[in-house]
Amino acid sequence: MTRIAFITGATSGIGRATAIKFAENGYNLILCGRRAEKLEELKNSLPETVKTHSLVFDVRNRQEVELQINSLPNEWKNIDILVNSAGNAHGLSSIDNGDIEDWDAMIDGNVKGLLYVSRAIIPQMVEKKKGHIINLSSVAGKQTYANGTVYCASKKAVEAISEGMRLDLTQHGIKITNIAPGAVETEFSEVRFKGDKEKAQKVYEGYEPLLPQDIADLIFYTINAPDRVTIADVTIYSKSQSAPTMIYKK
Ligand code: 8X3
Repeated sequence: MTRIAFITGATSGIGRATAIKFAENGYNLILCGRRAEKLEELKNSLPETVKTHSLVFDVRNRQEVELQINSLPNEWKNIDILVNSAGNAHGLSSIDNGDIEDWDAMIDGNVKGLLYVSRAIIPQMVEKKKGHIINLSSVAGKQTYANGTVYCASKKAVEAISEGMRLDLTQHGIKITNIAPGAVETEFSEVRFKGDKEKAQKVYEGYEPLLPQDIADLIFYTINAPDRVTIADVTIYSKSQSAPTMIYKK
């Protein structure tokens, strides 16, 4: 039977690349994002044979998340794979100067949003005794860097949630994969620098950064490993990066 994947943050970056990879390989997709027109555009770019269902919501809005997931049509209720890809970095500043709205956005989206979505989907996986959840963490969740305290904290929370999910859900046959990428060329830096394209571009200059499709390929590998295998935790860097703030640039 065709497997159903639920992807948050599907409108851009890793989420979008994952949707494309899954679509090319015949998965049915529930595509979630805040921007309806971007979801529509993605949908139209996928092969016609792929069945998709779009959900427009912000993961930070608990009521919306619950309402939309709970009212999925029956044919879309059996979710096999959840990819928690929604998340962002807002700002880059020392703790004494941090913008509290940025902090709220990161904690609410990267941590609470991921929890809201997961909580709404996991019970049906428990019932079926089957499922696979992929949480997008970051190397920022492995090692804190200056000026990134709250973003790093939010990703450390994702690491803890992945570990906890694995502890609680392994008995129900559910696999948890935590993926921690280094720098990936996406809208990430543009969001972090609040639309400053030049500053964002600099992050990816002088070396070959990871591309979103590299992460999508990795995710695809993890969901197609033999049933006996759980890829629990993967850190992925570009060839030029050795630590969150160490990138060898020419
Ligand atoms: C993205 C990677 O190193 O910019 O999460 O925080 S990093």
